[in-house]
Amino acid sequence: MSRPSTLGEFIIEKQSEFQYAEGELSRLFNSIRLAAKVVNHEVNKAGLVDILGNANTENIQGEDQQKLDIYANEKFIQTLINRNIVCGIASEEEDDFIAVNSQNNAHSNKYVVLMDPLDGSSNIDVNSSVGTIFSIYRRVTPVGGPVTIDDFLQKGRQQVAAGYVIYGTSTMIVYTTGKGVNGFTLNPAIGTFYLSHPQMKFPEKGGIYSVNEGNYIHFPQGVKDYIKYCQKEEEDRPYTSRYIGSLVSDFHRNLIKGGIYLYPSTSKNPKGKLRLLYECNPIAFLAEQAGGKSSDGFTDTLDIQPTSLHERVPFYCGNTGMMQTLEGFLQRYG
Ligand code: AHM
Ligand code: MG
Repeated sequence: MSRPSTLGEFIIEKQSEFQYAEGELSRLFNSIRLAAKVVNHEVNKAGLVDILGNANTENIQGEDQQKLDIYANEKFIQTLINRNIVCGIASEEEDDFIAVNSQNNAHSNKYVVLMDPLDGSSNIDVNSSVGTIFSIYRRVTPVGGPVTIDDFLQKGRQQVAAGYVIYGTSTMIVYTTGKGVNGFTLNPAIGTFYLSHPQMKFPEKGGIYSVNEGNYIHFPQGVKDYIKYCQKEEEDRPYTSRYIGSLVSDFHRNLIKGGIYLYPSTSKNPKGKLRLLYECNPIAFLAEQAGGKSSDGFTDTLDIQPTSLHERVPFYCGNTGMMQTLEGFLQRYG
């Protein structure tokens, strides 16, 4: 058996397939790979050192930040800035986007990165999986000039690449550049990611639904009806219910086993909870590349025009067949 390729080798091998093969995107992936390893090390130590708990600050959405959120945010931003490969960065943990300093000629860089440095961080306290989500675009403003909000408010369809790091029983990087989805597993002993999941695809049929059912009473009628449909004794149903409360982990499981993830609008939060730009869009791109589908119930997530950096949207994502059934239920009520 030949030796599996490493993420580093894979990045170099694929560079020529890419339209703008100047190595910039490859360097960007290498930085994400490096930051992921550093964050992974810290996440793994979380139970050992006194790093758990609240850092006593709130982010722009008024949510408590955990210390590891801040750590991951700093590590990813530092790595991207130090290596001078992007012109701008937006993060769940930063109120505004960061225009990377032009001192070191960074404005000649073409890419912006949007990320959620540590998603599902409430899981850290209970030793469950968390993830980093990232999304990469080519800037729309001219290279050489300052980066602006327009570089970040692009439709998900314009993404050049997207992916996540899952810090689970194993740590993996799963990403796409629009030519399928590939997953790499970290061998922690030597700090190398190996291609373990080439060309990932949702199975033909899914049998898992993932939703915070505690909010059932507040869901739109179409979602309530769909949940009842999932629970009905008929054909291949009832489906199995699985919900970790960590988007990356729930999506990763559903991608491998076949399933649907739902974070609906609720009567309290009509736009749902998840952020379009750095949570939904990257996952939507991966889903589509893996033969799945995602939407807000009506419009494909990747076709939604963003209007602000931290905006939220209802988010449904998974096996195409399951998504079509769900959308049928939602659209009955308009
Ligand atoms: P976070 O960005 O504050 O971590 O929130 C996002 C997370 C998702 O990973 C997860 O799917 C969802 O919030 C869970 O929310 P809830 O606890 O309301 O079910
Ligand atoms: Mg998040």
